[in-house]
Amino acid sequence: MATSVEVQDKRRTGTKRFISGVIEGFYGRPWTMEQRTELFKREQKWGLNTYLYAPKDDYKHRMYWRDLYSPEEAEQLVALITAAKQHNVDFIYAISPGLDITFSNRKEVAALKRKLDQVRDFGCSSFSLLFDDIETEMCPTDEQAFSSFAHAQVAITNEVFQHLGEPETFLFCPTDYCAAFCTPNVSQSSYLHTVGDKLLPGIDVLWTGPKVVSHKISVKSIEEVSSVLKRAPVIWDNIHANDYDPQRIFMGPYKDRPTELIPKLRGVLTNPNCEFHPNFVAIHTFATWCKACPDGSARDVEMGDEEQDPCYSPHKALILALTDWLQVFLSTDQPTVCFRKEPSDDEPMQTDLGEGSYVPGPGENPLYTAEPLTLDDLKLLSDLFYLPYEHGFIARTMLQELDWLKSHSHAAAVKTDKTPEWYSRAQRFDDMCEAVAQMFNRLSNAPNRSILYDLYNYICDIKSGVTLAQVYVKSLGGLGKPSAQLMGADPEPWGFRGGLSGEFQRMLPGHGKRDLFKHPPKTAVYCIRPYCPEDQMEVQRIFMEMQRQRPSKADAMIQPQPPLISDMLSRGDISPSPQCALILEDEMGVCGYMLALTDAKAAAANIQRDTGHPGLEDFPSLVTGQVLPRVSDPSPVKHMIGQMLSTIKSSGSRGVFCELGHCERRMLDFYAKLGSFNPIKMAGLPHDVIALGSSL
Ligand code: GDL
Repeated sequence: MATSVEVQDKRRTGTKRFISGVIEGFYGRPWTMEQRTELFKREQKWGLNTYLYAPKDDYKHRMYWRDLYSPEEAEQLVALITAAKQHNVDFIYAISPGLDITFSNRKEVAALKRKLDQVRDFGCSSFSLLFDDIETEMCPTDEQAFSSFAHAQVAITNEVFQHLGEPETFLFCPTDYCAAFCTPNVSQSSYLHTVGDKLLPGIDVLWTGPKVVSHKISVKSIEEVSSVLKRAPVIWDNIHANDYDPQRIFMGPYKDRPTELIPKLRGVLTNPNCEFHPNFVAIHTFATWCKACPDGSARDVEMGDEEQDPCYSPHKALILALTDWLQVFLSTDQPTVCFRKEPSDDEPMQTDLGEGSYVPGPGENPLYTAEPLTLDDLKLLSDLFYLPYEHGFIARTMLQELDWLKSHSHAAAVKTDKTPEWYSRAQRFDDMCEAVAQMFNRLSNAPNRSILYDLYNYICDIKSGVTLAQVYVKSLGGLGKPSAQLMGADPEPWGFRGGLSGEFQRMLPGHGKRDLFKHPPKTAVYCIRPYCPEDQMEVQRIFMEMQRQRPSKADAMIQPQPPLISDMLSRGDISPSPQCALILEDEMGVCGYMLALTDAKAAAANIQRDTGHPGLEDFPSLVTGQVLPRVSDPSPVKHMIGQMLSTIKSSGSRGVFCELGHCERRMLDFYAKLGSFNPIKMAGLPHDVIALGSSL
């Protein structure tokens, strides 16, 4: 099957050039006319030949598709179409009537033709009908007129195509535009089969790959869909699209599409980030990919890993793009502003400033000079905002390091053989965080303000996120006070990120799943957060439940036992020290807690314990905690204890102890696993309770 399609394709694509370029097909604010003109210039320079006009939220492209353009709008579109021609870019005008069109109504068909005729009169000769992201049900009138939705769409598309004189380029976007949307699958989709059988052969079909945002697009998957569509598709590539998540932007290289695909496709159009300027990398690397196999000659290389692609290296393409982009960053887009130059020996300071500019006198503050942005800054930027299914190398390293530092935080609190490694890795992590802050500073001083403004929210967000992590690691190492932002009961708004959407996400079970950060699969997701007064009831409930599980002690009934400081803390009879109360939550709610006193002497005196006992001298702090039996994973408990020990250590304490009943096997086990707690002597304990101590 695939072979006959290939033969057919070669016949067709032999005369037609490979379509390559950009779709403005995202939701949100459309690009400006100036940006589009700049795009055409870049496309021409980089060897791309097509621009598909399809801004989802442009009124007259979709919602008010029937409305003709006003004279002012017409003037702008004419200018745009002319600019595209001047740069040898094929301007394809797309319209999306699918929200409310009645296919069987002749007036509707006439309205569509009228609109496209108007655009043809503007000088446009390539067109596209889009039926993506619409209801798949037909209205009752259309149900009577057509045997299926596909038949309705194909009928109107064929008619419009012929009405426009069978343009050389005419694209159709199906409603089932990716494999994930096909029922039951691509090869058995009756929708796609109808499109393949009935759509006129001169019309090309858009396809986003296995998914809306396809991680990889394989040759096999394209052969499969081509055989159903009876033509090679034009890929609508959403790999750099970011309209679905306001916190993401993608500046990694075009990748995971083997260049072996090129001869099997009619073309590829990329639908990138909503922000125009940050698309430099997306489009530049995509253009490099398109050039990888210009003659379309097939190679007999088996490709599994795209990094092995002999014709295209995403890494090299990225460096090429970033090197060119750096020049754009460093060139000013503010014609009226003079930029300060670095003072040099043979040039008096600030000679480029206009008359009357302030020149500092001796002993006064020198004028602020911005450090120039570097290629390394841009590499870091790209790594932090890489691709939807992959973080860049530095971002991955930072996540891995933070994860390691967190899970080994007890090595920072108490001396173990891992302690030197912990501190050296914490320093490296700190350096990486510092590099992000420096990149932010240099970017925000770059002369090209338009690029900066497009990036600003994203770089601000990542800088804040990284700074929080940096402060957290410092506090784990006792190198700074536990951050008020992280632990305080009343954090600033930036200490609690993500707004309402963030709150919803944190409440969902899948939130802790980090699909980009390769990690051994976890069976449950836990959250450790600071204790707040409303947690008291839950803490007591867990304490009581765990008490009940202790075997009843007959002798305790006969002989009253001395009280435990730990029990008093858990019951709420005494309050933990500031920053010394943590809550553990899982999907079902609160499932554990950890409380501490940085100085337990006052509490010990209250219950008439010997406060001069050497045990209390060497181990003045106390920690206590419980977790419900459903928490089978020891790591969250380990994290809580590690975090608590760091806080206690930074209070200046020399040691910490805990009081545990012989029967509390699980908690004994948790402490034993840390390796730093050993049995110690402590005055005034019941005979079935032991104390474990750890020096800090
Ligand atoms: C889509 C939309 C597109 C949007 C993209 C990414 C197609 C065919 N349509 O489904 O407009 O930008 O997802 O969110 O991709």
